[in-house]
Amino acid sequence: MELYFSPLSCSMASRIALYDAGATAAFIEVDAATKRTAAGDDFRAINPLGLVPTLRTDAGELLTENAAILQYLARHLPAAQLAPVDGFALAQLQQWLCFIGTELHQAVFKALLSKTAPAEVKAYALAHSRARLEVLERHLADREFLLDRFSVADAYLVTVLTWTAATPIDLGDWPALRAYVTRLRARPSVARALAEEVPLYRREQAGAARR
Ligand SMILES: N[C@@H](CCC(=O)N[C@@H](CS)C(=O)NCC(=O)O)C(=O)O
Repeated sequence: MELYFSPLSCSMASRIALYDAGATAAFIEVDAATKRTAAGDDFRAINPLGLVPTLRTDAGELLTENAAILQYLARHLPAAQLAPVDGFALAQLQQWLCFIGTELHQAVFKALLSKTAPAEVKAYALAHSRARLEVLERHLADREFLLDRFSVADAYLVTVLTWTAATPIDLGDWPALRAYVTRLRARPSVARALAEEVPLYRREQAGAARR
């Protein structure tokens, strides 16, 4: 299995899921700015939108979209129980994956982290963040994870909440969320993914500053 990733981006959720299952993959780094892999290949020839994560399965099939990849990994590694297999619990997992992907990642963080979004767009995204973070704050006030146990939705959520450090969002306003992030970061799979991706991110940023 090959996972195309960029450091600290949403693709980190797949790395966390793999590590949590005691698995790994061939991780192929994509420079977020140049869309080139470390080997110099043009990533847009693999994914025309240039978006990570992109997964190549052992059978050579390409899969895009974080929610689909995370569910594929959970099904591929069933012993790790990273997702419910059926019933309402599976629907709840999908609810959270959709919520994180659309209401947080795309609606809030895409604008807040953008280098080109106008100030009005960032202000709009920031204003909309509060109601969405409040949903999470209430849900996590008395729970360890989004579902009854750690799942790929937690891998995605802790990845996205890590980005708050680069935005005006102050997790101090959301004590349950802050405690959740602290708890999740102590999980070995999350700690390992961060320990590996933070230096890669810094190197990527230094490269971008030199160009
Ligand atoms: N709809 C895609 C969005 C993925 C996405 O936004 N990936 C970001 C990293 S978090 C990316 O590759 N951005 C590069 C770009 O926009 O050029 C998914 O859910 O997988």
